[in-house]
Amino acid sequence: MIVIKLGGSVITDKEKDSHFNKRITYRLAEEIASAGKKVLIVHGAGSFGHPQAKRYRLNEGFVDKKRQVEGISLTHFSVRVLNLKVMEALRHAGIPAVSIPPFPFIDESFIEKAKVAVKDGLVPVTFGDVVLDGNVSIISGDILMEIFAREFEVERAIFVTNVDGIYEDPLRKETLIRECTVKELEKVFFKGNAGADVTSGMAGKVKSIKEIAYSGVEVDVINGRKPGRLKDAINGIVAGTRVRKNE
Ligand code: IP8
Repeated sequence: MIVIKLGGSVITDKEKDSHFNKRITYRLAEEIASAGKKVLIVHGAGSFGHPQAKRYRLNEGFVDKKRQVEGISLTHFSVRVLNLKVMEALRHAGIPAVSIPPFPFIDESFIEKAKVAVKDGLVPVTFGDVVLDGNVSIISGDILMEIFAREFEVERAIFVTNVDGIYEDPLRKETLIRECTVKELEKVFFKGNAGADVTSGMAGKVKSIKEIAYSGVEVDVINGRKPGRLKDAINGIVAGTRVRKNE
């Protein structure tokens, strides 16, 4: 089984509030379908979640509950709108996808629901969202990738992003890491990026990638804007950065 995260930077335009990249998402859905492997799918929130969550400071816990209640409702509504669009793309490609939201919080039943769906031949799809975990917080799709990688028999985790892979220095193209061990990744220092991102951009992603690789699952980071790369990655062809699992 392969777990795939369709990053918010690919399926939405992060510069424009609530802008869905329909053409790219439909193509990615076709690539998943034509690769013909068993998959679990996670997607990010992009411009359907980050600007809203930031506006209401939902990643800081309850700091102004009266005002934040509206922000919780808006953010959750908005990521569900995006989820429906992603579901349409997946279904259009013939993938029997079903949505399993992490709201209002993640507990054992979340995994049970996903397992039941997989057993019956369905493809669970979950997504970054706001959660009420005794307080208010944001659960990133990256954390959901960690959960899926831990709870299922996963052979590879693929992060579909808007860059070619992990760079030692994102400003220098020649520093793209093609393949490394998770230990080698520890030595690389990542700066936070993406101003509107409430879940720390690539730095947060690398943290999750390390967790997944340490748990014994190979991780690929690829550019979803380049046609064919997702299908290649699903088929085991290195198409960006491959982080070897810890053996
Ligand atoms: O885009 C963030 O999920 P991510 C979820 O996977 C929200 O980091 C609501 C901002």
